[in-house]
Formats: sequence, C-alpha cells, structure tokens
Amino acid sequence: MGDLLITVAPTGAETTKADCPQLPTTLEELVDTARRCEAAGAAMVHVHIRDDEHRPTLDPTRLRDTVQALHEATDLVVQLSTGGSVHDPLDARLAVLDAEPDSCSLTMGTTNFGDDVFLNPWPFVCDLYQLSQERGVVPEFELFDLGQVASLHRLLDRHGLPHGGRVHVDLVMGVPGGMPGTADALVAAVAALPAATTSWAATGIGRSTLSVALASLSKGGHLRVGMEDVLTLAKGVPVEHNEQLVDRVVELGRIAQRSPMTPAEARTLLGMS
Ligand code: KMH
Ligand code: ZN
Repeated sequence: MGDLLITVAPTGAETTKADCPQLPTTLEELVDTARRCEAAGAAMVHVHIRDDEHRPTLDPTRLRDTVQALHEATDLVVQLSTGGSVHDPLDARLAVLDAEPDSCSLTMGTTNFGDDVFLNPWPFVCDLYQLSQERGVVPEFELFDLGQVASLHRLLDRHGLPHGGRVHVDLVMGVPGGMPGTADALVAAVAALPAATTSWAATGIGRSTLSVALASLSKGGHLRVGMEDVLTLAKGVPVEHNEQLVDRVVELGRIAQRSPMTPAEARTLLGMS
C-alpha cells in the first residue's frame, strides 16, 4: 500500500510554449503526459489548460473536455486550477467548477507573484470554498505564505469542513513574493496548520524544488512536482518530460521508504468516493 501522494502539475500558466516547446499545452500532449506520469507513480494531476495559440485559458468547454479526456485515459484524480493565470478574472475562476473536476485548487490569500499579483480576496476565497462544498468538489488548500495558514484556520472555523470531510493542504514555496522554499519555512508552516488538516504536500518553485521535496519527505508530507513549478533537472539541464520529475521523487521516496499511492488510495486520502 502506498503512503506518498505524488501530484504532477505539468503545465502551469506562466511558461510559454515558445520558451519551452516540450511543455504539454495541447489536449493530446496533456493526456499523454498524464498517462506517463500515472505510470511513473503520480496519483493526481493539477491542470491548467491552454488555447490553440498555447495561451492560458479558462474556456468552459475546453475545461470540461479536458476533465473528461483525463478521466477516460487515466485513473488520476483530476484537479483543476482555479488560480488560472494572474490575468484571469475572478468570475471565470469560479466557473472552473462547472467542469466538474474531482478537486480544485483554492489559494488562501493574495500574493505578490514575481512582478505580478495573484489576487485572492477574502470574499472570493469564501465564495469559491462554498461553491466547492455545494458542487461536491474537494479543494486543495494552496498556501503561498505563512499568513495564509491563519486564513485557512479562519475559513474552516467560519465555513466548516470541505466536501468529503478531509483537509488537504499544498505548500507552494519559493514563489518570489511568497514564503521561501526552505526547510525552516516548511517546518514553520506545518507546525501552524489547523488540527483538522488530514494531509499536506509541498512543492518548491525553481531551484528550491529538491530542498522542499526532501524537507517534505522528512516531515512526512506528500509531494507535488511538474513543469508548472520547475523547468530544469539541474543547472543547464532542461526537463524534457514531466515524467522525469515524477521519476525523481519516486526515487527520493524509495530512499525515504515511502511508496507512491495509487489514484484509488489518493481518493481515500482526500475523502473522495
Ligand atoms: N498561476 C498562478 C497565478 C493555482 O493553480 O491555483 C496561480 C496558480 C495557483 O497556479
Ligand atoms: Zn497551478
């Protein structure tokens, strides 16, 4: 039985296809990536989609088709991003739930995001959370900063538990403007998580990917990896396929005596039927 949830975030919204031709941006590339990452040990996929020009989009039909295609091709837990890109309006981000994913990301506050701002005002966080409860979509609480841990306490106190009764958190670390991708920050965030937290994962952006993965394994956490978060395996060595990043953390997990969860095990962990 597996005890390590590996989520792959294969695309993101920030990298352009022109800068990174190996980024999976078409539906065919995304499905192929998902299949390969599932075979490598991933149990959940965190999805951002692109339009025909490879630009980030929240087009409702495309989102729905993507969820359906991933369900047909894999057993992976399909998590749609409600963060989208920094340019997406809040109403389009709420409408992501219309595509009926298994899970959605839910970021607990506004964050400086490089030179941009990733906007998550409190009323939007509450609206998205309540919509996820109504629609039976399991949220993954994404925390980019330590203050967002306090917001998670506040949200759960005011609005109760998520659909399924489990509380799964993902620490997104190392974003310029958020908490650093260090073991110290990870330990501080984990120590402050609400008692209702049933599982947590972490991902480190860019060069913090390995230190965050190792810190998370050491603290008993789960892992997210993927080209949304990191584009190199080492300095000057580009990632050619998301599967390489999954392979690498499967190996780190093996050394830490943790084995990858199957998608069915992940569904149990996350409170999905
Ligand atoms: N693209 C970032 C602005 C999420 O997926 O929910 C937001 C993001 C978080 O990636
Ligand atoms: Zn994302």
